[in-house]
Amino acid sequence: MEFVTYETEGAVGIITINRPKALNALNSQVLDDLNEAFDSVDLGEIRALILTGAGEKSFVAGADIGEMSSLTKAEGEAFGKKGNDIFRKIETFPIPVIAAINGFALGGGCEIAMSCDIRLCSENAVFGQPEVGLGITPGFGGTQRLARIVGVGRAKEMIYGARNIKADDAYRIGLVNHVYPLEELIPAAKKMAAGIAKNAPIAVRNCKKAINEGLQVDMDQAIVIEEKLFGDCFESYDQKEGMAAFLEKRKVEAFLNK
Ligand code: DAK
Repeated sequence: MEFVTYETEGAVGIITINRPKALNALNSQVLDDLNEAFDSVDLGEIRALILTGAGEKSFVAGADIGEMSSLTKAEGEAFGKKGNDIFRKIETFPIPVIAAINGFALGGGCEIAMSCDIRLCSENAVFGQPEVGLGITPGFGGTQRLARIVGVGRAKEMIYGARNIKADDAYRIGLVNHVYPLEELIPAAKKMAAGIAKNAPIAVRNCKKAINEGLQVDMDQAIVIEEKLFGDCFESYDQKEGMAAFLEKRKVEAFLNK
């Protein structure tokens, strides 16, 4: 992979977009590399992922404007599909993905962060959807995910005005869960990921599915989705071990993802 690195620490995987000269902007190669990185995650071993950007200035400064500027309609559609496919892969990935946002998260950068389950950022982070200033709409789900995360009014204000916001405002409106000094961001993300990785993997996976899929339908259907995923945990080794540990007043020995 030319622009993406993947490393693991115990049950936590760290995917880093590594194109700092262009502030980690997403060109076709970065999108292909991201796809390959997610495909290479060993779901038998890894229980939570962190997605971050290389350097101290930028998470992802958007889709690559240079590459996009000369696209034909057909090429634009293909580029959009490539991006949307990988963003949906992240959103529906069977284990939680934490975005550790270390600077600019603009356009496609804000959108890829919103495809992750949880967003943590550094104090120098800047968020925005500047697309209307470039003559386009957000194309990697920004009009949809931002409104769902921060509410319609705030999303419209940011998108129509191409208005960037800083970390403290992103925290205030619920776009990020926590803000850290830059040097504390990755340690905090690792700590959160390790905390998730300790829990029963099938249950965590089913929670992600229940929350994501339940949000797309009405409450009657959503509750049925939850019921099925709840039921799916039973008869698993991890359900038996988790409940036995409680009843026997001991710690869980290990969740085995089965
Ligand atoms: N694309 C390409 N290169 C970029 C870039 C980007 N988005 N952002 C930064 N760079 C490059 C700069 O060109 C510069 O390269 P050199 O000139 O050194 O070769 C290098 O990174 C450093 O950037 P600056 O010199 O500009 O650094 P500053 O600190 O002065 O400014 C900045 C940082 C983040 C404020 C500034 O670089 C900036 O405004 N960047 C653009 C941010 C932006 O507008 N991003 C949104 C892009 S639009 C679609 C799907 C998705 C999308 C569209 C369509 N379809 C469905 C088809 C998504 C669109 C977007 O994301």
